[in-house]
Amino acid sequence: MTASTPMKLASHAAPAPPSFGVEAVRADFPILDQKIHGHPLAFLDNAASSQRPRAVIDEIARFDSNDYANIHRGVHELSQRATKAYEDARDKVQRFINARSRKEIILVRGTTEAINLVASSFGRPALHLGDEVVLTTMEHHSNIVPWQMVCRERGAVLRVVEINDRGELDLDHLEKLLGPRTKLLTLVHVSNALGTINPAKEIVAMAHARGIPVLLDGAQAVPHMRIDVQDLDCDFYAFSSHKMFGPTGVGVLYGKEKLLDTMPPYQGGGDMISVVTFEKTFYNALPAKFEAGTPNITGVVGLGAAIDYLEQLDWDGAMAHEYELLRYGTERLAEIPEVTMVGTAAAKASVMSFLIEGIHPHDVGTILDRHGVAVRAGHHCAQPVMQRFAIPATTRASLAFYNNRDDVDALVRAVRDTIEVFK
Ligand code: 7TS
Repeated sequence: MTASTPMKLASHAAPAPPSFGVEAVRADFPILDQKIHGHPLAFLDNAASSQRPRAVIDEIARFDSNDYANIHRGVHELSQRATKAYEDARDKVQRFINARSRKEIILVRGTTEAINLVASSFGRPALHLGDEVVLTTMEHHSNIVPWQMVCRERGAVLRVVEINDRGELDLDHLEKLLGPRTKLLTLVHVSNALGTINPAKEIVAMAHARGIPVLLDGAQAVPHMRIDVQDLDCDFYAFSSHKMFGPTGVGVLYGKEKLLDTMPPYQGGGDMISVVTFEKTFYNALPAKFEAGTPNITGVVGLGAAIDYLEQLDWDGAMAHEYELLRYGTERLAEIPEVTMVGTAAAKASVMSFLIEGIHPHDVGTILDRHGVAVRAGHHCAQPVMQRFAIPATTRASLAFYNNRDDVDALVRAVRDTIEVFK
């Protein structure tokens, strides 16, 4: 599957090829092998943070035990080793998303910081009184609030693309909103609350036909499909390490070099300069211009290890397996009359968001936990989605490739038990 061919949630989908050995893959993730409240753990909260394979855990320990030092400034051996490991990780990210140049890979704290960087360094200079930023109803708060802040400051306005009852974007509405005042279109690639896969490549083309740049929030896409930023042709792409089997506190902003070159730095400090005097400072070249201060060195090395892990995996097999599990889980849940799915788009990844008639999602989450089933209950930092469906919250189970049928069966059993408890 590529960025341009998202998987479709249809019942005739091919079953997982026997070549993908989920049990062997599960053995790579030590945390999965435990009991919670006397039940085998069914970890279905991957959209919040996925778990890390032993290869990542071990590489972090090895790096910290052998090579750790501050980067880019020391002449001594450890600093050179650490700098190499850090910059090697940047190269791995570049290859992983097929960016044209390593200068286009800005290492940040996460998706949130990546989007704030674009809002600050691209949005603030570009936006003037009456200008518009177009985004969608299904954005995570981190792709709403930074735009609200910069729009308020610059006298610009947000325009919001509607979604239909299945949780799919209204592309006609999107097209109507793209006008001469639009300075940026920013949207989620895969929705964290609904699981919808947006047709990102087509949308980027639609915006580019009008000369409008596009930021994609890829936080929930990167763990579930191959991302090729050149194929997508997006101008910016943001994602987080901790949702793609790496450590927290690290993320990536991809930006086209020609745009990043024209943007002012996001923060001032060490590493982002070439010469500083009290009269004038000369900024460093890309990517250092956007990486002020000592970064999360070990975290970046861990992200590199996560990419190494993903690259040795049978990715197509893993994605077919995960997709098949999503289809299976969706069908099993749909058999329960009290359950309503929220988000039934034709193209979906990972997420099963649902309501149980008469039971608050927080109570559902608590009872599921007593069965060893880890899910998330709440608005998932996407309150406009909840407003659109006129609901306060959902219970959300979200899959990764290491989940198996036992996990989904445990979820379905626990949902049925929850309904019994409340009868
Ligand atoms: N964008 C999307 C689509 C997300 O799902 C999230 C986090 C973010 C941005 C922010 O990422 P961060 O790494 O900077 O925090 N989503 C979730 C979630 O669904 N449950 O917990 C965090």
